[in-house]
Amino acid sequence: MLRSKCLEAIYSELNDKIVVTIMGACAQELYDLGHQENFFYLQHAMGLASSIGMGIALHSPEQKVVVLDGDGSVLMNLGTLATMARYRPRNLVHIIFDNGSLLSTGGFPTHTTDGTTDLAVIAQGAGIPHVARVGTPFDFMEAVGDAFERDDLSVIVAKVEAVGPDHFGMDFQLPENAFMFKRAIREMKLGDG
Ligand SMILES: Cc1ncc(C[n+]2csc(CCOP(=O)(O)OP(=O)(O)O)c2C)c(N)n1
Repeated sequence: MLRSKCLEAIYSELNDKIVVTIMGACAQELYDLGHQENFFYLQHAMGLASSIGMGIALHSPEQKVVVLDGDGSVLMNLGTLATMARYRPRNLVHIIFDNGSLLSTGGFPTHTTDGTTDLAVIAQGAGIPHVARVGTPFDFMEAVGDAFERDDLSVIVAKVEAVGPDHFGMDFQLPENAFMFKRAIREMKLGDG
């Protein structure tokens, strides 16, 4: 399964949601589908996409927040799963694309590469109420559909190939993205209320 295809499949569902991605390949693949002001591509702070997503989710309980993460990033901040479970933002969906690789920085192996570490089991052990591990596009779409539908915290570990884009580049830098994103959240809140 390819992450780019997974993103393509859910892209039309993201218009009305707040989306935070990790940096690098995942961010580029989402950006290439078409930037929206409700997308934030976290740079530099590897591992913290879910922490930022959780903060936004707790602050904006009426909005669905989607975090697009990677195995290497989650492994740098494993405590995030326990923190998410404890505060349990019911509007947060955390999708971990597990390609067993630090793909964006050269493809070095991670602890999940040969199956040593199982992030879905860790998420369950951390107390996440709904955890799915998927490896086919059909199962991915079903798990995402359920997670978007339910009013509870969900983690989806999607096993994908270690394949990324053949180019990198966006039309703006992090500060501009951050200001646009903040305004988009405010406008979504106003539109809601
Ligand atoms: C603290 C920190 N260490 C290292 C990096 C460099 N870095 C940026 S992306 C990345 C790999 C991310 O791996 P993963 O989350 O598995 O996503 P993938 O690139 O495989 O899509 C690394 C090591 C960083 N940005 N911050």
